[in-house]
Parts: sequence; structure tokens; C-alpha cells
Amino acid sequence: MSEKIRIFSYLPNPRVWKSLITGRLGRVKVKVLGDKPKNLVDWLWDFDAEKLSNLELDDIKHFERQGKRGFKGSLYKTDSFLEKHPFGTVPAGFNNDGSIGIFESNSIMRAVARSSNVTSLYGDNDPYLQSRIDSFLDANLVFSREFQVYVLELKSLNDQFYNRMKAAYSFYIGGIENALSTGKFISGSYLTIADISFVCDVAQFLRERDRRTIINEQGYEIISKNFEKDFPKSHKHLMNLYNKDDFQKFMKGYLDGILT
Ligand SMILES: N[C@@H](CCC(=O)N[C@@H](CS)C(=O)NCC(=O)O)C(=O)O
Repeated sequence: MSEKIRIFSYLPNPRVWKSLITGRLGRVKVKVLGDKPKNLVDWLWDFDAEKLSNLELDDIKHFERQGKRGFKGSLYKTDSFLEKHPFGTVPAGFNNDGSIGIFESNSIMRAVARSSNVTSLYGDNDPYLQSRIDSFLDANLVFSREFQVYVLELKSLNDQFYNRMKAAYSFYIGGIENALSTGKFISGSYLTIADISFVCDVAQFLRERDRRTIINEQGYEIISKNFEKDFPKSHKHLMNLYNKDDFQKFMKGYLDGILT
């Protein structure tokens, strides 16, 4: 199988798993480059991303930029990287020769699905079914953006901020619960990328349970405390998919001690 999509990111990253799981199910080769989050400051962010020594980093001072979201301090992003990735974020996806940049993990996953012959993953070439899947992906992005801020600011919670996250959580999972009342899968009767993004993002959100102490110390309760009871269909769907081989290949151990 020849490489179809390349992704540069910090690793492991549930946002990258979306594409990897889709690639595995759709038999599309996805190449991943990257390193632990703290090591990405020593990398040249590019289609041909590589780890550099301190000496080499000194030589490319002209590529130095300040981290804007999630990263603090200097990062080294090439001009070409920023041309392909105007928001400068990872995961950063590319087509196989690097001439096209694809950003936002849901869009990278969509690119993988579109490159696949397994059309059921993304609406069987039906524009309306595809758009319905997009609707779930948009709702998922709103939720995941809220929890990205929540996780980054977890040490300085306040009522307004906390309640906003709580509302975003209830809204998204509430919608998924309703969807699962009528279909076996989120967008209908078979698995699509709407299910894959749901599993990866909600699993990541549930990891707030690891941060219980820090949340409790500020006088708040973990938001997902009653997930299993309040959203039984979503819980069951998440666990069913999480336990499948195609998901376990990348997510193994991620929910240990978090969810049963
Ligand atoms: N919604 C985006 C999130 C991407 C994002 O915000 N990435 C952050 C790290 S979590 C980043 O690359 N920041 C680069 C910077 O700080 O300059 C996705 O799903 O891909």
C-alpha cells in the first residue's frame, strides 16, 4: 500500500487516532511522524518534519514562532508549513507529496475516508448522507474545542467557564444519545467516521476523571461523573467500539481505570 496521507503531530494523540482507525478500516495507508508533546519544540514542523539538535535549531532561527494554542515558547515551523497550514496547528495532515495541507483532525479523517474504497465509512458517495455525517462532525468539533479550553485551563476554573463546558458536554452527548435511540450507529445503521470521531474525542474528554483531585480542590465535580447513568446508549456504543480490534490497535489501555 502506498502512502496516501501523512500526519505530523505530538503523539500519542486521540485526534490522530481518528485517521489511523479510519485508515485501518478503509485500508488506506496513513504515515505518522511526531514525538511526545514536550519534544515537539525540538522538531522542525514541516511535511518532512524532523527532530533537530540544539545546534541545528540555532541555524533555523528564522523559522522560530511562538506557540499559540496549547504550546508555550518557541516552535520551529517552516514557511512552507505555514503556507499549507495557516493556523499552524497539529495534527497537520498532507496529501502524499505534501503539496496540499489538511488541518483539523475531522477533516484529516475525512481525507482518509475519501481516499478509501470502503465508501460506507463516509456516506456511500451520497451527498445528503455525507452532509449528515458532516453535521455530526461539526457538532463534535464544537464539543472538542470547548474541552480543549477546559483541559488547558483546568487549574483556573470559574463558574462561568465550568458551566459552559458542562452545557457543551450535555448538548453534544445528549444529541448522540438521541441519535443512538433510532439507529445502531450515530449516523444510521452502519459505522461511519461520525462514530470514530465520537469515540476518540469522548474518550479524551473522559480522561478528565484522571484530574479529579485538581477539579475537586477548586470546588467543582468532574463533569462526566454520571456519564454511564445519564447517557447509557452513548456509554455502551463507546465501549463496544473501543473494544474492537481496529480501535484497540491504537487506543489500548487509554480508558483503563477510567471507564468499564
Ligand atoms: N481542533 C483541532 C485542534 C488543533 C490544535 O489546536 N492543536 C494545537 C495543540 S493541541 C496546536 O497545534 N498548537 C500549535 C501552537 O500552539 O502554535 C484539531 O482537531 O485538529
